[in-house]
Amino acid sequence: MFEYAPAPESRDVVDIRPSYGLFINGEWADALGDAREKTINPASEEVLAEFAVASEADVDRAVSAARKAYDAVWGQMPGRERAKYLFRIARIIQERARELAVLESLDNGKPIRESRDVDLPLVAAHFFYYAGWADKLGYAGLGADPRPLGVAAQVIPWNFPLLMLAWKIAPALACGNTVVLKPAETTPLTALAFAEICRQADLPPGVVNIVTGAGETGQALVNHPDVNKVAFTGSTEVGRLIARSVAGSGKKLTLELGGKAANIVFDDAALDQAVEGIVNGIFFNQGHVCCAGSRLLVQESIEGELLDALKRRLSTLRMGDPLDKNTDIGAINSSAQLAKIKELSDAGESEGAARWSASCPIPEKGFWFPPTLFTGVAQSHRIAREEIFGPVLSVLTFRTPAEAVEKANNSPYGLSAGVWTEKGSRILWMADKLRAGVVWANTFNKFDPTSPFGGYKESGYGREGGRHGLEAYLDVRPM
Ligand code: TXE
Repeated sequence: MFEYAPAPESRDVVDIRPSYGLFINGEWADALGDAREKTINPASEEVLAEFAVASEADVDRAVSAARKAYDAVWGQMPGRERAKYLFRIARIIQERARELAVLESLDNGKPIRESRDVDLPLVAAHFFYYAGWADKLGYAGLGADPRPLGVAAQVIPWNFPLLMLAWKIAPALACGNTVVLKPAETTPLTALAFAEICRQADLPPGVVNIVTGAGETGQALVNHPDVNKVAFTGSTEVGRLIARSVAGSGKKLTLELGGKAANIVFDDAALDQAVEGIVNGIFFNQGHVCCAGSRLLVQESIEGELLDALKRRLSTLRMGDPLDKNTDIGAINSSAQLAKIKELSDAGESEGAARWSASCPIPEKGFWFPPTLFTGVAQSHRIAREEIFGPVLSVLTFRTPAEAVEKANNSPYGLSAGVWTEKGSRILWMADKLRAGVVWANTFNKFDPTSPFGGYKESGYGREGGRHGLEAYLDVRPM
């Protein structure tokens, strides 16, 4: 354990209301029913706020507000005018970045260093990037005059609450669609803060609507008959349900689901750099990352050396208060997610893999799991096949590049992969053979709004980000 002086970020920069309604047609509205839920700080289990649970009738109000705004205002507005609103939103996010980062860390449990240095800059960058497209859609490769789809229903998860909102809302609005978005039930606060930002930016009422609630609210939203587009990020299980319910409805669908990425380290890799990449790959955001490098494939000849270096590095990670600027590993987002991580880790042991955890003191309150790795993992083990979505790394070995490819591709998922080698030709060969939507070389978890992101196989379909991200929100129309 490292001794260090805590450097707490101030909680006072956020103003959390005790209770939130729904954001419909540019106004805060009470839900029609009485159902309410609470969101808690996963690092302390303290209740942060109460929020409304939107019923089918509430979802209907939100969708009709979005429809009216689409027909009367947003769908008719020239792209250069829409761009002004998006630039304004991007600038407000930058101005309020500190407050939003603290709010995100409180509601999600992620370290402030990550919400401040990764999430918030990327959120603003997404709005800036798609603002730039709003008046250039004729150059998106979808014909000279592509058209928006109409009303987009968007359901997002809890691992990057505001960033997933930005990935969904920025391209949708740039293309001229209006939106009803449902944040995850454990992390609604930054989406609700975003509703205020829409008001601050004078966004026309109804262009963005936020409905809160759990799976039933999400289901009512994606099944609403007046929705033209469904965009979902979350579990493969729910993605399948949504694909089935949307099938045949004429709604356009994009799904961004789970992953089980291989981070592949060859014997000629720069080891120190690879160790940092492995740590960033799986322990960033407590491993709550769909593209996390949760399987380490290490070339057999360097396994011992790499694992020694990795364990040394993991022993220096600091787990604790997400608002402490020194914290590397924050809290697990919910007790349900913690139970899943524990269950899969126990399965790893009972199936014969060897478990090693960094010895971090575990705070008394909240949901915590120390950085953990498993060695002696076989491809058939559950911890090599199922998404754990936590700070748990499964280590496998390989001898040849062909074996590395075979093992990396032996997964129901295909979202991302990483390759560590000094040989450029090998990087190109591996990138060609790996069945993954993104292949990183000598880096991991690098995101940029200009790059399309999305997966093969059970990781979903469609791309978010970059020019390709526009395709999800436009109909082709040649002139
Ligand atoms: O996901 P859900 P959960 C994976 C990860 C995690 C597991 C379970 O492995 O351990 O999924 O997480 C809404 N119709 N990922 O249970 O349920 C829900 O309210 C419409 C990977 O949190 O998929 C929330 O807003 N919507 C993933 C969102 O779907 C429904 C990120 C995600 O919740 C719904 C999150 C329904 N029937 C979890 N049921 C990634 N790809 O990054 C739930 N929802």
